[in-house]
Amino acid sequence: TQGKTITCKAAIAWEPGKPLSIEEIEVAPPRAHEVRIKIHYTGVCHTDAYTLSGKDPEGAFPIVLGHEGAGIVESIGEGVTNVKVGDHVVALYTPECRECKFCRSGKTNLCGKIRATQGRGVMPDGTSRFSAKGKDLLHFMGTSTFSQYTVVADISVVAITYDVSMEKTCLLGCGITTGYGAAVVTAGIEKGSTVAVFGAGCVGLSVIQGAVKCGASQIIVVDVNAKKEEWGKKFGATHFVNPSKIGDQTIQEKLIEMTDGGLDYTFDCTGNVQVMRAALEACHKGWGQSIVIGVAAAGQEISTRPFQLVTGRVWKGCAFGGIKGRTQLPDLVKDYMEGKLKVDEFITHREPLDQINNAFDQMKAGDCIR
Ligand code: NAD
Ligand code: AHE
Ligand code: ZN
Repeated sequence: TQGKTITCKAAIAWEPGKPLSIEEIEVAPPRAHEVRIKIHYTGVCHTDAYTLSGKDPEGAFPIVLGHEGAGIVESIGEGVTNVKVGDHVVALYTPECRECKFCRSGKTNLCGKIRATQGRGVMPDGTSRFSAKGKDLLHFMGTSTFSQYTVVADISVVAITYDVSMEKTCLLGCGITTGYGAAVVTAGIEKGSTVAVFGAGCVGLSVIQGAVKCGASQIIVVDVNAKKEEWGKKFGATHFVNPSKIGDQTIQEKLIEMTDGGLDYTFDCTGNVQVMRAALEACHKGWGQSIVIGVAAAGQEISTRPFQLVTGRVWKGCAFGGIKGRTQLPDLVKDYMEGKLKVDEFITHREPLDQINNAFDQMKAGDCIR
């Protein structure tokens, strides 16, 4: 099929705030340094719902959403050397070119090579590979996994062993890697540390998993959903606090009281800017670090008294957990195969592509992890 346009089904977001529409689309062949992938499985992440809602300042329509996908390479464009036809792959919304200032810095997993075109919803040459009803559709996060076939830049894909079901590896394309990496790479939690995780969805539960691996002594889950106590403990949390059940105390006061002065590390996995503030202020004076993972809507801002930073608390954040996809994702798959990384446990719901709107409803209802 190399060189030919493929007609297949995709979930199209024609406009913000409307359900996705399952339709036939045309997927053009990959150009130089591009890869066309047959998507076998995709996760649905809150960031997809966030962009669909219209609250993403970069959100533009019509678009094919989805950024947590795994599949098989169907064809490659000229000059592609890192994957071949038939490879099992995971799409990477945080690419890794290994050449740009960011990639060479040794300080970040962010890659600058194609970020501008990715943010505008087009391929690196400024055009789209998707069309429907004669109209071009935009790409999302350089991945667009809510389609039976997608085209991505070669730096936005990593080959994975054939030995693991793509139903599992797709989840390493965002949620699990994001939380786990935030704990292990971005925070670099030391043995014996105290940790609080705000929001126990796929991302927060993955932070817990990372904190356990690092040998944290106390892992407190903070969630407004009482059912998340059991979920948190299943992943190794030691305590649970429901912030709506603590009377007159603020959540930061409660946590400071529980930990003799505050936490070594806190993580926002909610996207709520008030929660981000509480997470920072729950940190221990002199050294506590708070890592922002949640994505907040356009116009939202974070604030705190600068005194919080003057007195040694550190506020930082990360995308994709600080993990370099092409270099580090195969190791996470290996960890999974050796029983050192939980993945199966996150899968609570399954839907075929044409029921994808149900998946969005389930995600919002609160009983769904992935
Ligand atoms: P989720 O909805 O499954 O989990 C969020 C959890 O937060 C839920 O359990 C919810 O009950 C809880 N919560 C909501 N409001 C709260 C509050 N005020 N206090 C305490 N808990 C509260 O979401 P998820 O898929 O785990 O994603 C979490 C966030 O991370 C989202 O904002 C998502 O967009 C973002 N995200 C960021 C990255 C990144 O690379 N930075 C990657 C993936 C997801
Ligand atoms: N487009 C939004 C920001 C969205 C955002 O921060 N996305 C994360 C990944 S969320 C995955 O579920 C990300 O990768 N950020 C780094 C980057 O370069 O986009 C906005 O506010 O404009
Ligand atoms: Zn995501």
